[in-house]
Amino acid sequence: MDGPPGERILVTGASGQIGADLVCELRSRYGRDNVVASDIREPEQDSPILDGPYRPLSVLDGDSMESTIEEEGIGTIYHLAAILSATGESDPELCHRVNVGGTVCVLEAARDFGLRVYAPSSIAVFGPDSPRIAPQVTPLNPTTMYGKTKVTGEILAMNYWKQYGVDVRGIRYPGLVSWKAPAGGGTTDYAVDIFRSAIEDGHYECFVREDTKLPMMYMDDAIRGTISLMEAPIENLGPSRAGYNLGGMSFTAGELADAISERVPGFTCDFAPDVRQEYADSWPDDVDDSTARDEWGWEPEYDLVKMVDEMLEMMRATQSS
Ligand code: NAD
Ligand code: AKB
Repeated sequence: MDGPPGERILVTGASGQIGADLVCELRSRYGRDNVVASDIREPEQDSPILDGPYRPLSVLDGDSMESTIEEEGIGTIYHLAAILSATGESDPELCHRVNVGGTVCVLEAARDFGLRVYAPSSIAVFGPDSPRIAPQVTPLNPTTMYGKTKVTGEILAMNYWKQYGVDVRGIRYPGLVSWKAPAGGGTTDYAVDIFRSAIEDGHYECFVREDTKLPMMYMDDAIRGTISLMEAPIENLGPSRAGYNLGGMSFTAGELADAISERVPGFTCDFAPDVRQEYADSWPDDVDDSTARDEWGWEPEYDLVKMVDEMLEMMRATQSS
């Protein structure tokens, strides 16, 4: 093999929640023209990912994936394309096809072209039998289709690493909270939606119970963690390389609503659990991230107070601009 066709970066599923932040950060670090955003879905007209190269691309289309890699001179793929938990439970077949099929397509291309890959996992790999503070290594028995596809993604990544030497890395992201793009059909979306509703309507109807506690993370920490992992020396990474637990913060939906009402006068929140409660109940309250801390120096910077202050400030600023 002659080595990868180039050193540029391809981001799949870039029109989504993480893509909006990750593409901007990768471009500011490695150069605007060196990061090619892609998605099956046309980005919004004001999407920050259109401030540089963009190609429509389905991760299920192996031929287009190959031609994109060759024509764009790609050396690394950040593979974000996926169907998240709530959408995935309403269409499990689509969830399996995109999450498992898309990951195989990316890993096959990586194997053929000698690419590096970032393929995120999720706290959804854990099931109801997991300890409430999920250890790095524990039986993974998720009850959602989404969680099962994420376990399969970690297994596939380890197989491609061990059998073919493909340098694949991943993080089990907690629920991510951000303001640049809306959340995309997950269970933890309430922790994003609540901010917009608070500012626009002064009220939010939350689809999980007040005492629902989940691991969460502000997007800035997630992006910093992602790039730190991708820049970590390969010899530092052990057998958790395809799915590191990463802690940020952990709070109940009620605690989040209280923190917002302390800062948004008159804000009220009702709790009306729907089917997503079941998915949330199957996930842990928190994660033990000591392996990521030990192997590549992970440390979060945001707690609940710092995140709520910044979310409100950024959402108000984008609203008035
Ligand atoms: P998102 O739903 O916001 O974005 C996913 C994108 O994938 C969408 O823009 C969608 O159009 C695209 N997509 C769907 N099918 C596709 C296909 N066939 N080809 C190309 N693109 C396709 O999701 P996100 O929040 O940005 O998540 C990105 C990754 O991070 C996913 O693997 C997800 O499981 C993982 N993750 C996210 C969170 C979170 O809270 N956001 C938490 C844990 C893990
Ligand atoms: C979801 O809720 O589906 C995602 C996740 C935790 O993977 N945000």
